[in-house]
Amino acid sequence: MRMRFDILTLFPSMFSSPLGESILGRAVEKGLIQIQTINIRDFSLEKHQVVDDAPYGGGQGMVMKVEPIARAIESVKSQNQSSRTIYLTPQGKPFNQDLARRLSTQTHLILLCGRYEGVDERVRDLFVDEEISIGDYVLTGGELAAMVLIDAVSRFIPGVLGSDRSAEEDSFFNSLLEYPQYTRPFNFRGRCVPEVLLSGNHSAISLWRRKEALRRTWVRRPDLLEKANLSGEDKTLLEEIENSSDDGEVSSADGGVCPRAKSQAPNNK
Ligand code: 4FV
Repeated sequence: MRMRFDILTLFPSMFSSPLGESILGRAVEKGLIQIQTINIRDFSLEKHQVVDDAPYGGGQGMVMKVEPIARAIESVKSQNQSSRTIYLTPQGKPFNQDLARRLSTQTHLILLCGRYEGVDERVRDLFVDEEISIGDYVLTGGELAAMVLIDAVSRFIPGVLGSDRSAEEDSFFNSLLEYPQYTRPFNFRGRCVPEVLLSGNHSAISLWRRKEALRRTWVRRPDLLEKANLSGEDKTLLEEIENSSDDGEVSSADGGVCPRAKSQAPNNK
């Protein structure tokens, strides 16, 4: 087993189906990753298993109490010292592909899912190693954020994406957006697949894909271009893109509307 996720939550059942399907479900079956949910309420010693209380100093909403969380984390850490405790919160560092790759080098992650206005500050002081945010918006709970993290991190575990694939090929790998993808039919409602993709000329195909990845990144996420390690050829392609009148997404020269003559796939591919 390569990676264990222990999830501290008040709603363990939220995790059954999202993490039971498809790639992640198979990764659990193959024993590549292990996912355990721990109900924080089971660690409340108070009557009615209370886990939240009113904020000192007044104000709206409730705060998650420190004791049940402390007992829950200590029960998990007692089984495995080399764990890293992550609190999912809007106040955390932005989650991205680089952070996912770094976390995938760990063997045991404890994910703390907040609810209400969040956790008592002493949870952070005493137990949290890292705070991570999946985005600048407020969720009703940290559970969905924990699922996003588990999905993105697990993709780096060898064997999770299947033998031939590795997360290293993904977009954002070198922080460019993905190139456009096509599959059959060749002509859909008058929109044809760019010819180059049916040419069998692999260097022309990878050049086209590189150029379209650069174009899409230039149009949609120019901020990513700054930190992308661009080759000399990339810079030439980018000049062509910037100087080409056509700021369409896919260069109309190649894709888009089928030239009348070519409505059928060449040699019925
Ligand atoms: C969140 C985020 C998030 C805040 C209040 C849970 C909620 C509630 N977590 N990235 N954005 N958490 O909105 O990670 O306790």
